[in-house]
Amino acid sequence: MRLDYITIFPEYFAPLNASLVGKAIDSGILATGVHDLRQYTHDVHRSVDDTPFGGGAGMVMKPEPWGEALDAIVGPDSQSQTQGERTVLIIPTPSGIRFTQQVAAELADYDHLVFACGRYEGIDARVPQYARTLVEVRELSLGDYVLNGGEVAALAMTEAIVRLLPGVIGNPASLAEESHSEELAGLLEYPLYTKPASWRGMDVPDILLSGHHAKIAQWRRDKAEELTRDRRPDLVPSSD
Ligand code: 6GU
Repeated sequence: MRLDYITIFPEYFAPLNASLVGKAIDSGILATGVHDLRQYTHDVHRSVDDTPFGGGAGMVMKPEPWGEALDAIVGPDSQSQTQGERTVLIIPTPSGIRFTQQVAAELADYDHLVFACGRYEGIDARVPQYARTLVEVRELSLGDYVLNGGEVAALAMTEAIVRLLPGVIGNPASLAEESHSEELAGLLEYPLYTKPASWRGMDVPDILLSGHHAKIAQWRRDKAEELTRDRRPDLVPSSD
């Protein structure tokens, strides 16, 4: 998979070279490119924003640098586009569709993801409209809160997607039973324990030491349900 990021803060993407994502780059599973949006400006001030038509507070990202950046990175003559590859342009925005585990799994099937990271109050609305003439576009939100820009959201989405790629996680079975996985039927993960069996007066539940696999599985399902009812009742399948 190839990942490209368009941003006015390229330094935000230094963590790509660390941890799981960094290992995936080293092992050749991933290739990444970080592009400074200001490369695609032509004025002395390299300006990327302007005041909003219709008035209002804050600034809006101008369409022209974005148009040139998109042409260079996902346009028909782009060097980073390969014939026949599946590409999607992701625009992180608090007004997007919710980014979920399901969306992460869908995106893990693409060949090329490009993240368009906006700042200020947002990007001129003609940019996604133009981008849709070139590639599939998804405007995605992490949740109901506002970040200063798309960079941190792009990194969060990257981590969620990359860990699903074959060969990135050492033991693929560890993907199966975690929170939001299909295995747990969309429930939160049950509590986990390791040695010692007794620590600071707190004991690991006896059932987990019993070696009784069916009872352990039942206990874990019960705990996952209990935890989900408590913390995320919205995730519990309704009984009707
Ligand atoms: Cl994806 N972007 C921004 N800027 N803020 C957000 C977000 C995304 N998701 C939640 N808040």
